[in-house]
Amino acid sequence: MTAQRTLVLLKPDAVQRGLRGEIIRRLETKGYEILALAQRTATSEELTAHYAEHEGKPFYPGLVEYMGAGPLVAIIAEGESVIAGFRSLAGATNPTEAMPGTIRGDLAREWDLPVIQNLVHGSDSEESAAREIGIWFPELG
Ligand code: DAT
Ligand code: MG
Repeated sequence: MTAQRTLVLLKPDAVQRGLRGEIIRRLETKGYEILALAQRTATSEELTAHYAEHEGKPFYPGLVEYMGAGPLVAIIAEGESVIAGFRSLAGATNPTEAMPGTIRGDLAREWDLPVIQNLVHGSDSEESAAREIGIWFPELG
């Protein structure tokens, strides 16, 4: 095994609720290293590229609107098996189903909205990680 890199996003609901520190604490105390970190409001080009796999799904317009509604924090994290490891820390996509102990299970809940707001994104494969790092950190991709 070799060290991997993953692209993490602290979504606008995480920033708005003041949960950056709590989420980054979990990432760092797990032992992953933060290689890059930037807060900004995403452009529609970044979001269209990032969520290309979901285009056409019923929740897609709400997803792009939510992700562009305020600043987010993009992070490159590095460590052994960090891609699967961060997704374990994040928990299941739906916060109601996410296990207690996970970021989404402990800190997120469902709201009556067309899109699930679940605080964080983590790349789901090495290919996705390379692609997503190129979107959010083109100077490092
Ligand atoms: P994940 O973020 O766990 O990788 P995903 O890539 O399938 O999940 O979906 C991207 C985001 O879109 C997800 O974090 C929340 C939202 N979403 C996914 N499925 C949804 C659904 N059925 N209804 C509403 N929002 C959804
Ligand atoms: Mg995904």
